[in-house]
Amino acid sequence: MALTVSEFERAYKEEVLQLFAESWQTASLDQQFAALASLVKRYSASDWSQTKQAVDHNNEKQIYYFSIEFLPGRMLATNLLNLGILTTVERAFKEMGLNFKRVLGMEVDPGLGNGGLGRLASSFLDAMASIGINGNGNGLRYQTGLFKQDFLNGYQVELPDDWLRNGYVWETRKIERAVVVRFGGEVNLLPSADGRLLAQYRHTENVLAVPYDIPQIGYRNGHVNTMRLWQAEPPAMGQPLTVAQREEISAISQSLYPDDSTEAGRRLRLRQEYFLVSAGLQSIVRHYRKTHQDFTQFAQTVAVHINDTHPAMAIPELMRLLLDEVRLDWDSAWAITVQVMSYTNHTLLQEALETWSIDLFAPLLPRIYQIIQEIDHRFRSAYHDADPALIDSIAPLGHNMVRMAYLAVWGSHAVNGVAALHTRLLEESVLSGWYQLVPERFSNQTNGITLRRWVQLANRPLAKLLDKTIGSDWRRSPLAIEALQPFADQPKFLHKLAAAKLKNKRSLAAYVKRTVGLSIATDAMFDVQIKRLHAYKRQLLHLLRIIDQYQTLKAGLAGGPKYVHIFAAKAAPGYYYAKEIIKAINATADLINHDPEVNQQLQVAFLPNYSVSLAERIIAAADVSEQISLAGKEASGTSNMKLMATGAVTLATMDGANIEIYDAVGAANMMTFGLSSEQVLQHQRNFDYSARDLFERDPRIHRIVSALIDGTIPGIEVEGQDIYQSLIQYNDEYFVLADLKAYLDAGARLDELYLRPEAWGKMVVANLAASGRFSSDLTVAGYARDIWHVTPENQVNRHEL
Ligand code: GPQ
Repeated sequence: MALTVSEFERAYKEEVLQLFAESWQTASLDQQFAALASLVKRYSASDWSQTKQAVDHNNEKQIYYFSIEFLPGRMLATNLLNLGILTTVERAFKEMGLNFKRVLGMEVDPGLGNGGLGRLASSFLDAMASIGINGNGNGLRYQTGLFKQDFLNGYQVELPDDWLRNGYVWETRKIERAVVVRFGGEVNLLPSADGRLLAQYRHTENVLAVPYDIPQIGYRNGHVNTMRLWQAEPPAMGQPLTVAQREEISAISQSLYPDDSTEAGRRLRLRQEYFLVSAGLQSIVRHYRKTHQDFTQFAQTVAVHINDTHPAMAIPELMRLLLDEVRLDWDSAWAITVQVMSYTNHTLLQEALETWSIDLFAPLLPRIYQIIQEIDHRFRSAYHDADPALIDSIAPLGHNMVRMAYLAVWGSHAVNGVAALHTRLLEESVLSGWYQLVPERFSNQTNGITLRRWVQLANRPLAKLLDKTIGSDWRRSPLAIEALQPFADQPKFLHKLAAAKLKNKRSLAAYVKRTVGLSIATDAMFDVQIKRLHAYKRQLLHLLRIIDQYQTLKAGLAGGPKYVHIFAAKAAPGYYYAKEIIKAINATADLINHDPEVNQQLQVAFLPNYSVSLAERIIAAADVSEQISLAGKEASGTSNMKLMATGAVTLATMDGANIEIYDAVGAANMMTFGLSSEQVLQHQRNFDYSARDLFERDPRIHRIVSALIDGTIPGIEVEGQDIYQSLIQYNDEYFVLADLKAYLDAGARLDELYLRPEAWGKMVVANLAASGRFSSDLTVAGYARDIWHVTPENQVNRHEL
């Protein structure tokens, strides 16, 4: 949009006055933020309304991205950037003598997600708007997010994440669009006048689903989509409810991932999942009916994407609506459903494939269960001449369970994995039966990231340097950054690149000092591992390398570059082993950071409360990106992409999207090591891996691992023992020791390169130049082409920019 500095200043001052009856000079930082955000929301309002109108008017296809998690991060800077007024507003704030950065810092991170899955969902919403696809998010408005992490004596402490306490400026409550979602009760199928059965419900628990809409502003294209979040409330009318009944209802949108170790917790999760899909689909169907007489156009105008299995009940729920409310026959309803639905799988971990016991499921969702039974029955009859053992092993119902992934594949026209290796392994193992049956449904769509957020906003020094060096095309066309490659040989440019990195390191160092009181050396190599804490991601392997470095220094054998190891990671509250690793890392950090014999050379910082905002601070400052999961376990990873795209060199196993980064940058520009997924599988099949043998035969490994139990690291008597036993006694399920030697060698090779700034700079440039292909704009364009069958309008302007 067109806006001058003085126009903005005037509008802003007026906004502060109107909202708070305060002058702009006396407004608090919170008020400054609220006024600016509210103004931005207003600036996007007419584009938002016009985008919605155009969709209806032109009967355009809409994508609905159903996800139990979203991780949008702060939105103000993104919205300003995407509206094209970021620099104008910055200038105005400067003129007014206000601190723009601090105002941005007042925004809370919405507590709507927990990891890569949720961040990917948000990055796709940003991308859909930015390439001009009508794509909406459908999620839950959790009152409290995962948890706020703090450390007490090195242990993770979980504090409530009360992110909505002061309201959320970007949302609008749409009570007039509320729908009712029904649970429990009885369903009777009664003959009706049209000769078909009519589902009659009795004694159901009715829950009001109230939508809150949030604008998703596209990058300088006038396109504004909607992220819709549902809140569960007691219905205003009907039977009076007891306090306990009302609480049961609000619990549905109370918190993300309630503890599922109890039956009550599992039941609540199931209620959340159904609430999400039923509310979303009811509103989609209702909206469609406003402009259409019959359902012949439905699959041409609606696509529903199932982000992992949590929303897989969208399939039986759409069937229910089409059968019971629209009154289509089964075959027509099924044909429409399959055309509408598509499903992304995000994991190969068996334990993460969702199943629900029928004993829990059927009484809570009687009609949905009936429909799933019919789906299962018809699936089995459709393949009555196929191998019965195969059909039995992949049917939606089996072993007294509803198997969500199988239901999702059967009810969708398209299924995809999130990196090339992941998709191949899905086809060969987890979903191999399905791949035999319906291979044409499978495709790979490698994940992507929002480069606008990670480079343009979170790495301003680099962004500026890119503009000066290759012009600003890269801001709109991600692949344009390839033009940087020739600069790999220009020492002057490499110098500037290193200066930009140093600036980012200084900012991060100031933050570390402020938050955890540690002064980190900014002339050190920043070696970063940031992701959820999970055994398969192997933060433990990284810890063992740190112990090795410590022991080397203590033995007086210095030599390598200075190191600052940076971790950030939350462990799931019930994941005991992951919490022990956190404690072990913190205890090691404590030992090293306080030992004057080593702390000039080596430091370790574990930053609490990993979040999108914290990631923005860390990533820009990283030199090394640790992507060291056991091969075959990480579906894709996305921090690997963010880190390489802002100038870190990757130290990695051949897992997930690391392989595609390797293909993009070439062997010379990335350090890989360790077992391949095939080798891991071989060992697992042959039972020929012995961690104890390695431990006993290799003196270096013996020395490193012994540090866990011999008192070297104070304060981890219990944790050290447990971790030691997981490695030696229980034979190291994640092959940490199997990969340790290769990892140490790879690290040493990286050290040598880091000590040669020009060699290092060359690698950084190669990574930057290759990063464009990991833009989620391109990923989403792939989904649009292969799965949703829509054509991005791509920077078609509704307005003159
Ligand atoms: N992922 Cl199944 C999550 O963050 N949460 C989940 O529940 C599941 C997957 C991640 C996955 O581990 C990463 O490898 C992916 O990069 C990410 O999803 C996005 O696809």
